[in-house]
Amino acid sequence: MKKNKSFKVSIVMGSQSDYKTMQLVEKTLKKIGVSFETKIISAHRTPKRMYEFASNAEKNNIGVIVAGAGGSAHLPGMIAALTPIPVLGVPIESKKLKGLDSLLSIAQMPKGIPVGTLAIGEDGAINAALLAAAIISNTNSNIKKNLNNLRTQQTKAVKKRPK
Ligand code: RP5
Repeated sequence: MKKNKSFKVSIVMGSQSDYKTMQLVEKTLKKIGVSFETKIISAHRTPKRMYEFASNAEKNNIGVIVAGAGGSAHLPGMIAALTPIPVLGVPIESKKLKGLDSLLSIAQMPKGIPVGTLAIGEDGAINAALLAAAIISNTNSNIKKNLNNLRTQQTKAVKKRPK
């Protein structure tokens, strides 16, 4: 693969209501200098939009897709079924089951079509961005440097003793 090729990350979510969580993906990618786009795509409410997006993702220079969904969260798996691009799923914290439904829907993909599953909610959104950046950094040395700097800062910020 070519070094320093500028793949972008595509952030998608099932509903406007997911944006409160998914904006943390944007915020984290911005810190690392990764290019991204953000869209609302619902597997059940906008299936045609989902099909168009996923089937054209490769030719649109997308390197990783981060998909957030809540409840019966089939969006990441459906997208993964339509594209060979790696898909990372963020289980959104649902009202009734606190996101356990979302987590199990995303994590329990039957063999053959994988979705990388992160933690429920905000931690998952931030980690999805960090993991997406790590994947992009395999072909982009600037991103690798930025990601390493962020980790070094994080390590330095941990105090030796509690106050
Ligand atoms: C899913 O249904 C979305 O990902 C969202 O988490 C959940 C609830 O959607 P709204 O009813 O808030 O639009 O498709």
